[in-house]
Amino acid sequence: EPIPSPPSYPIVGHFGTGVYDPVESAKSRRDLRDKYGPIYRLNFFGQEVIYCSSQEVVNELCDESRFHKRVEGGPLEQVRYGIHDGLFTAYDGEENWGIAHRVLMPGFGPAHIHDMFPAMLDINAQLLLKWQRFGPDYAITPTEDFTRLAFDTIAICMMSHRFNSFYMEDMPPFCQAMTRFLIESGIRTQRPTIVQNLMRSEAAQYEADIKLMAGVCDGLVQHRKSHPSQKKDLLTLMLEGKDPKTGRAMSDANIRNNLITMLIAGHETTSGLLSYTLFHLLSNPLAYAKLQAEVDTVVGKEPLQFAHISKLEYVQAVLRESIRLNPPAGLISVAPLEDALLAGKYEIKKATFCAIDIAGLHMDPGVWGDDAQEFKPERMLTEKFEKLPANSWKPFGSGARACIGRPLAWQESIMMLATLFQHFDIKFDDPTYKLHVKQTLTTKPEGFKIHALPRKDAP
Ligand code: MNH
Repeated sequence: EPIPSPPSYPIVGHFGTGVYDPVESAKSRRDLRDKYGPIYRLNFFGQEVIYCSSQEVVNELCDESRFHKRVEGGPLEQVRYGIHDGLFTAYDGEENWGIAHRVLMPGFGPAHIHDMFPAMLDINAQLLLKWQRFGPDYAITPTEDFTRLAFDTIAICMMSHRFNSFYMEDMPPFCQAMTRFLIESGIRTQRPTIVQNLMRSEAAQYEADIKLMAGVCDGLVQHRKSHPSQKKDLLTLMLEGKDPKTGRAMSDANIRNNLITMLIAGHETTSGLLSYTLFHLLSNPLAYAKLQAEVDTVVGKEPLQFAHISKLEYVQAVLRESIRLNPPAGLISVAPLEDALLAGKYEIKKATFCAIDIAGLHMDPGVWGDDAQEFKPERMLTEKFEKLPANSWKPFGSGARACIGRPLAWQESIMMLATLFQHFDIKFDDPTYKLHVKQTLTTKPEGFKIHALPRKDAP
C-alpha cells in the first residue's frame, strides 16, 4: 500500500508546498496528522521521511531489534557538526558512544542523583530568592529563570562549576552561543546547499559560537586537571573513568563534546518542562490547589529534604501530564535495520527516515481518550501511569538512546515545583494569555509572564 502523502512537486518534493513550515513544524505536523492520519510520508529534495504518531506504530518503531536511532541526514546531523560524536549526536553503534555511555551511565544512577540534592537545592534557592526580591508587582518571565536554573544545575552537578546566571542580566555567553547554534543548526537542515554557501556571516557566527562553547569546556577541564579535586562529580568520572568493556578512557575531545552535549541537551528541555507545567497549573485551578495542598502536607514549612521527593505523588503526576501535552523534544528519528513492513501494510526500505512524532503520540485517542487535549494529572498517578500501554508516553526517547539525564531533570523539576508553591502563590500576568509555542530544536512557551506572591507564612 502507498503511504498517505500530500501532493508534491517534482525534485523539491514537499519543500515549498506549504504543508511543512520549518519555523512552526509542530503545528504543521498537527495539521498533517488531522488530514492524513497517524502514518504519512513527506519528501524534501528526495529525502523521504515517514511521520508516525499512533501508539501502535510507535511501539513497533521502539523495537530495537528492528529499528535504531538515525542521525544521518536529519537535524541532528547539523548539530553534530558542532558536537561531533557526543552521546546525543553519535551515530548508532559508533565507538565513542559506547565508551561515553558506559563510563557515564553510573553517574546518573540513584546514588549519584541522591548526592546531587544539596547542589540542586543551592541553585533552586537562587531562583526563589530572586523571585522574592522581585516582589508581587513584577511581571516575571518564568522561562528565562527556569533556563538559568536548568543550566546552572547541570553545570554544578556535572562539573561543580557555577555559571552564576542568576546574577547576570543576560544569559551567560556560553548559553547565548548555544541558543544561536541550535537555531542556526535547525535552519541549516532546511536550507539548500547552494543557498547555504552564500550565507557567509551566518557561517562565521556559527563557527564562532562552536568555538566559544568548546573553549569554555576545555577551560573547565584544564582547570580541573591543574586543581585535582576529590569531588565525585561527572567530570571526575569522565577524566578518571574506564570503560568496563574496552578498558579505554574518554579522550579529551570526547569529554569536551559530552560536556557541551549535556549543557545543550539538558537546559532547554528542563526549562521547557517547568514553564509548560506552570502554565498548565495556572490554567487549571483545581490541579493547582491539589498540588499546593500536597506540598503543604508533605513538606510543610520545613526546608525541602531529599526524603520528601518520593512522597510528592501529585507533583510527579502533574509533571508527567504536562510533558505529555507539551513534550519539549517533539520529534525523534529512527530507521529500520532491514527492509521492513510497517503497520503490517507499508513496505519501507532499510534506513528509511522514520520520525516519531512524540506530541502526536501523546494525543493518540486510543490511549488517552476523547479528552486527550485536556490537562488531567489524575490519569498520571503512579498506579495508572504504570498500566499505560507500552511506549505510549515517550518524552525521554527510547531504548539505548533514551535520555541519560532523565533522573537528574526529574528530581530537579520536582524540587522546583515543590519549593515554588511552598513559597509563593503564582498568578498569570495576563489572565487572557493563550499558550504560544516557540520552537528552536526544542519548544518553549513564548510571552508567558507571571507574578509570584510570597505566601504569608512561607518558610
Ligand atoms: Mn535528554 C537524549 C529529552 C533532560 C542529556 N533527551 C534525549 C532524548 C530525548 C530527551 C527525547 C532522545 C533523543 C533522540 O532519540 O534523538 N532530556 C529530554 C527531556 C529532558 C531532558 C524532555 C528534560 C525534561 N537530557 C536532559 C538532561 C541531560 C540530558 C538534564 C543532561 C544532564 N539527553 C541527554 C543526552 C542524550 C539525551 C546526553 C543522548 C543520550 C544517548 O543517545 O546516549
